[in-house]
Amino acid sequence: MKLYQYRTCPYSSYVRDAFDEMGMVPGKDYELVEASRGTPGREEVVRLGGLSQVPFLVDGETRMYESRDIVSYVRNKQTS
Ligand SMILES: N[C@@H](CCC(=O)N[C@@H](CS)C(=O)NCC(=O)O)C(=O)O
Repeated sequence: MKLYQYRTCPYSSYVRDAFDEMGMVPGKDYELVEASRGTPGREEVVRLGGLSQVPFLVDGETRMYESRDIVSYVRNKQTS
């Protein structure tokens, strides 16, 4: 699972904090990808999802924008 994000984006912080609260460790349970504007990570976001927006989650075939949707998706996945 990859989370495309950047540090100063509040929506990205919201997702990272929620992942922390779920006990998920970056580099172990998911990969954090730097995706501020002009980075290769942002190019990948646009290529994979069609929009230049973060946070963006990729989990296998699942691709998702929207911080709340991302947190709900991962919460459901953890409890199922
Ligand atoms: N409703 C979205 C808002 C996401 C959003 O506005 N992200 C900003 C960065 S914090 C963004 O991608 N802006 C366009 C850009 O950085 O190029 C969410 O909750 O994830």
